[in-house]
Amino acid sequence: MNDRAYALFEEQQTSRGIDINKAKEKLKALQIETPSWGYGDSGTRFKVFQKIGVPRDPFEKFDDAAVVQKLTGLCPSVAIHIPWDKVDDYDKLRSHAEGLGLKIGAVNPNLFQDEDYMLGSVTNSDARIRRKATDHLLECVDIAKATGSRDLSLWFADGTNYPGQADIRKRKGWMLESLTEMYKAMTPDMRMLIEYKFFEPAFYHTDLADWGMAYNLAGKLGDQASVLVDTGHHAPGTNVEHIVAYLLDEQRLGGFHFNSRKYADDDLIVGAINPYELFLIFYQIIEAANDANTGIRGCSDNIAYMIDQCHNIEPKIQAMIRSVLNVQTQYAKALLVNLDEVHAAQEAQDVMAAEDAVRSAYEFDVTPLLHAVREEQGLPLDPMKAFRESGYYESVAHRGKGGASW
Ligand code: PSV
Ligand code: MN
Ligand code: MN
Repeated sequence: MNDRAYALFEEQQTSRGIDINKAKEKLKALQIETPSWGYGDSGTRFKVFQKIGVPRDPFEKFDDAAVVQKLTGLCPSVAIHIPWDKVDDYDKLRSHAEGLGLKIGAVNPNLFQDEDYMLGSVTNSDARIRRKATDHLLECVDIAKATGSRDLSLWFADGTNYPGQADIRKRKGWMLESLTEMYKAMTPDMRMLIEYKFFEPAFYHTDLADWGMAYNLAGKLGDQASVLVDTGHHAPGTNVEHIVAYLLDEQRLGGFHFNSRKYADDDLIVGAINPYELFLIFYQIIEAANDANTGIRGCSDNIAYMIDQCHNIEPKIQAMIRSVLNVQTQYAKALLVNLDEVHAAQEAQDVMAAEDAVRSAYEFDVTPLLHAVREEQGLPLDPMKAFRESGYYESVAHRGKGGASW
C-alpha cells in the first residue's frame, strides 16, 4: 500500500470533518450478493456465446463465487434461481456453500420459462396455470427453508402485448391472490422482495410495471413484503434515487438488483454506464440511515444488495469482480459526503452549496481508502489483478464448453 497517499487522504478527509474510521467500518460491513446465473453462459435472443470453463452445475457456480468472495471479501452469499439451480438435495448444496465460506442467499422462482406461462403465470386466466405457478412459489418457500435463505425474490414476466388481450384488473387480483398464499407459507423471519419492470418480455402492459405497483402489493401483503429496485428496470431518465429515498422513508425498500443500463434492461456491469447514479443511491441510503427518525426496516442494515447481470461477452468471474468493486467504490465515495455540510446548505436554501457538498464527495479518488481497508482485511489490494494472475481459469478449463446457461 502507498502509505503516503493514504496519509494525505486521511488528512484531507479529516479536515473536511469525515470520520475515516467510521467510513472504514462501514466499508468492511458492505455485503453484495452475487447471482448464480451471473456465472453461467448467457446471451441475447441472437446468440448465447459459450465460454470455456463455465460452471456445469450449481455446485460449480458456488466454486466460482467463492473465488470472488476470497479476493474481494464483499460477496459472502449467492442468490439461486429455481429451476436453474434445482438439485435433489438442498442440504448438500448448503453444506457445499458453507464449506466454501458462502451462504445461499435469495431464492428466485422462475415463472417465465415454461410453455404454460406464455400468457402469464400467476395472472394467467387459466386457473390450472395459476395453480401451477403458485405451487412453484410455495416450492421456493420450502427450498428457502432448506437452504436457510431469508429472502424470496420475485420477478414476473407477466404482461400482455396488445390492448384488450386480457383483463388487467382481474390479473391484478390474481397476482394478489397467489402472493397472499405464498406470503402465508413464509416463516416469520422470511422476506418477500417484489421486483417490478416497465416492459419486456411483454410490450403493451406488464402486471408489475413500476415501484408504485410493487409498493402497493407489498403493503397489502404485510410487513414481510417489500420492494426490490432493479436499477435497469426503469424508463430512460427515471430518477432512481428518488424512488430509493421514497421507499426508504416508507420502510419498504427490501433490496437492489444492481446492473447498468444504457437503453433498456441491458444487465451490464454495474457502474459501467452511470456511476454517479449509483453514488446518489448510496447517498440517499446513508442519509436515511443517519436520520434518527427512520425506523429499523429500510435502514441500510436490512437492504439486500444484489447483483443481477448477464455476462454475455465478458469473462464471468472478472465481470463479477469488476461489478462488486464498482459498487464498493461508489459506496466509499458516498461515505465521504459531509451530511452536516449538506444540511447547513439546505437550511440556508443555498442550492449551489448543497449540490457542491454532494458532488464534491464523488470527485475524490478513494483508492487509498479502499487499499487501506483491503490491507486491514488481509485482501489483495487489487482483487482484479490478483484474479488475473491466479490461474483460476486455467484450473477450471477441464470443465470444457457448454456449461450451465443462465
Ligand atoms: C429479467 O428482467 C430479470 O433480469 C429480472 O431482473 C430478474 O430479477 C432476473 O431476470 C432474474 O429472474
Ligand atoms: Mn432483477
Ligand atoms: Mn432484469
